[in-house]
Amino acid sequence: MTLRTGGAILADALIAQGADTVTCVPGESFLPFLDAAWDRRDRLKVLAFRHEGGAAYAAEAHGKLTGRPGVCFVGRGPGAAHAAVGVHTAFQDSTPMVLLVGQVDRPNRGREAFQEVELRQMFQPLAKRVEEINDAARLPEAVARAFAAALGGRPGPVVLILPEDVLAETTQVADVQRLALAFAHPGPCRMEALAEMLGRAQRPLAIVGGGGWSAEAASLFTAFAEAWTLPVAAAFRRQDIVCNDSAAYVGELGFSMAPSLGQRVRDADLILAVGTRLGEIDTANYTLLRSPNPDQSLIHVFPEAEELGRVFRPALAITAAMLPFARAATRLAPPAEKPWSAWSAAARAEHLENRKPNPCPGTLDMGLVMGQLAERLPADAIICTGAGNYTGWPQRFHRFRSFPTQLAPANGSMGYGLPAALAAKALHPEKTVIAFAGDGCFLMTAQEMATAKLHQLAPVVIVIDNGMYGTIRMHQEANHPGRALATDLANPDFAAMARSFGAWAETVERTEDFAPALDKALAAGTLALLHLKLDPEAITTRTTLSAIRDKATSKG
Ligand SMILES: Cc1ncc(C[n+]2csc(CCOP(=O)(O)OP(=O)(O)O)c2C)c(N)n1
Ligand SMILES: [Mg+2]
Repeated sequence: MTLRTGGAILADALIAQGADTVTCVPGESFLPFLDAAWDRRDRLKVLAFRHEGGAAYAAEAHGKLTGRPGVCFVGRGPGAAHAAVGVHTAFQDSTPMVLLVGQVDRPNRGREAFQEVELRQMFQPLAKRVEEINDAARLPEAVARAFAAALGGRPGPVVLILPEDVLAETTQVADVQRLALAFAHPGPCRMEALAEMLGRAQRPLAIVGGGGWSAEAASLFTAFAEAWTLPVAAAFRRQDIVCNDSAAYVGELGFSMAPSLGQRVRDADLILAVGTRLGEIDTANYTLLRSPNPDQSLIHVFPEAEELGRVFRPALAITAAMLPFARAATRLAPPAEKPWSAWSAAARAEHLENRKPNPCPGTLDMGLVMGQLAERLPADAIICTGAGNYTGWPQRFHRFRSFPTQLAPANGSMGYGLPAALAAKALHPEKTVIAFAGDGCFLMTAQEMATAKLHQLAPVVIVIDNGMYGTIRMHQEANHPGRALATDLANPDFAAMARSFGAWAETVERTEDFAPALDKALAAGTLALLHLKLDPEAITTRTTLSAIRDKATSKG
């Protein structure tokens, strides 16, 4: 055993747990770590961002893409405060993540030293686990524990707090090898009960969502659904679990849900919920399924027993991770007669109907734009979004065909798209990566265009500019018609701004100009940005701002 600094022990511990990338904004509190990473730069890539929010989002997206914890390092109070949004996202999205936070040195703890915050308290409700490490010799153990906690049961974020002098001190300690995690397997009796309940159903519907999926689990579950002719809806922003071309796929729940699908959920006599918590957005504020006693018979499959029965009382609860559950499900023999076949076919037909765009006001028709995009994107293109009404366009019209291809914050956090796209490009430079952003959303993390330039990452950003915080404006017109406040935006020239960061960029105002511009963007070889000017009337994929205002006015 050699004498190593805490920083070197930490870097080796991360490598031992399988990490190969750390996103960060550097802080003076973790210089010994950066110095150790310099020696290990062939095995541990350190990507500097321009804001800790961007760095944390990127680590979260890395977790979504790989199923392994994305690692982000930030310094003390200010860095931690900025990074908190990424931790919240990982928590609500059930994404494995490890946030490392520098802390003031041990002799000064408790004095409110420079940038000192009681980080354990600050992150307690945001993370699955928070641990402060006060001895360099405990680092390998703590990092192994953090990875196990981030991945185990319902995945999520873990925060490790690292006093500066712990990273500077030297000691001898052995590394801890990567742990083979034990995941919950479904019991045979529960699987038999599932088959029996499904066999008795008239109008069954599966809902898939949550974290902990893999490409294998996703395709096995799809095979099970197809064998049983079971219609499957995706939870909010979990549209890539079941291939959208599968006859089993019937659309997504959440803000861009087709009204017909909401009705199907209400009309179902059996809901098989797999991996999803059935959150507020998935259930349209707990109306599609009522809490605590849903009208439908509920089979709830979740990787952690604590969630089962917490909000909805299931008729059958199954504690299982996604892969063991999907494997077990494919072993169930489907009945010869499926009385629900017509119900499933009707749900699929409604979904296909919903994919047809309505006419869109203005010179740029986003429905047609999405069609042109579809013709040009390979099946493994990764689609990133933040939050805002503009996400309705990809959510309703993009066909997700493989897992994982959707990087989208189920916690509805703005600014996620570009940092997520950078994480995707860092992992898969050969893949097409598109980041959609609203004009509001984009400027929350637009400075990460400099990160794209620095690390030569080349996603295509599509900014959908309607000159407003459209989502909030929509709610204002629906609730307080004609009294818009704080929702107008003064925007920069987005294309000029992007060019100043070294990007290729163009503004598109007419439908017919989109396809040629996209072709140039896809061929740019650098970060590319398409600035789409959308008529503010085109407030959702289904209705106009005036229609919402008029309806509210006539009611009031
Ligand atoms: C970090 C964060 N801040 C505020 C909000 C509330 N919010 C939700 S959507 C939205 C407006 C989004 O504006 P834009 O990106 O322009 O999209 P649009 O709705 O206009 O399509 C706001 C402010 C949020 N979800 N996340
Ligand atoms: Mg907007």
